[in-house]
Amino acid sequence: MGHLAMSEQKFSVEMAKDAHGLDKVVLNEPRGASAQVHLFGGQVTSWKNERKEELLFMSSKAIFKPPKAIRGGIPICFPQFGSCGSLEQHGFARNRVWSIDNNPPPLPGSSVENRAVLDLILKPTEEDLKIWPHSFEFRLRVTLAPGGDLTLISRIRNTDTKPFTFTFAYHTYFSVSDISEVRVEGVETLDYLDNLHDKQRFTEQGDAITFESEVDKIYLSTPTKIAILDHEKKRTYVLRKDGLPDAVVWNPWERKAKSMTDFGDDEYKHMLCVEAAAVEKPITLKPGEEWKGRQELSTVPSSYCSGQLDPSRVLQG
Ligand code: TA6
Repeated sequence: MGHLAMSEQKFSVEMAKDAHGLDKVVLNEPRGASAQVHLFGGQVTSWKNERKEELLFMSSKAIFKPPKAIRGGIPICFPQFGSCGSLEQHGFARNRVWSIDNNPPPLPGSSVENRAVLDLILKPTEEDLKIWPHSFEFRLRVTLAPGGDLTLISRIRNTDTKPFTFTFAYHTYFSVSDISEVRVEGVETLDYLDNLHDKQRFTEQGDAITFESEVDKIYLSTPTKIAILDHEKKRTYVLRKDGLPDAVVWNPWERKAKSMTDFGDDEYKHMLCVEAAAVEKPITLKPGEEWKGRQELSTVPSSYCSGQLDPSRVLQG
């Protein structure tokens, strides 16, 4: 791309191989922002701004060897968020190789003009149907807009003859300078289920969330906008979501970081998961029905967010 003058840079969507030989797709937009998506997991594994800064966290110890999920980027948790019953933790969508969807059905409200667009599809294998006996088509559209906003739209259709129920999350790993100088706005005063206390229900206190120890909370029925403020970088991530009422906030902190082989002992200092999710109220689809869940990620200078994401005000936003 270096040989093209800025004005000549275009949108592009290119197949490539990563250093481990895994297939990935690289999306570029004219001002220099980019994203990459591994077909394994249908997982966004990089999102860079115009200055080529990596905005998503990827563990230096991530294992790029299927079926182990890649530790970082935006793993997709389907057909289950969390671990219950016979399915593995967070379901199996992130452990499967997805295919390019060359002929996606129209997606109202999602323009393909003036942006880089990738459509992927996942259908269950015979093996999958043994562990989760429901036929589905899961279409994922990843778009990179001018200036670098990143949108993921999931469409899950029940192609079976009986209803099925699922939970879902975009398990987004944000890169942060120093977790002790990060604030989350938009979930104040909300109820949450605390994974560190047997999923008991609590109510969050009234001010922005900060981090001094392990946090693993499922905030319920949150506003559509949540902000993650990185003080040192003077950068705010804004997560907008639709069809995903809940939001999971997770930092493993020191002890749990040490217990994960695909995660560096100190890496908890430089990441925060804020995950658009549907957990409290599982989604049930009748045969032929389709569910859509969307998240849009953008960055703004931090001054944008001081107090502007007050939940009472965001709902008017
Ligand atoms: O999203 C938070 C969480 O459910 C945590 O409880 C922790 O288990 C994290 O997901 C990572 O899960 P994974 O299966 O990717 O190691």
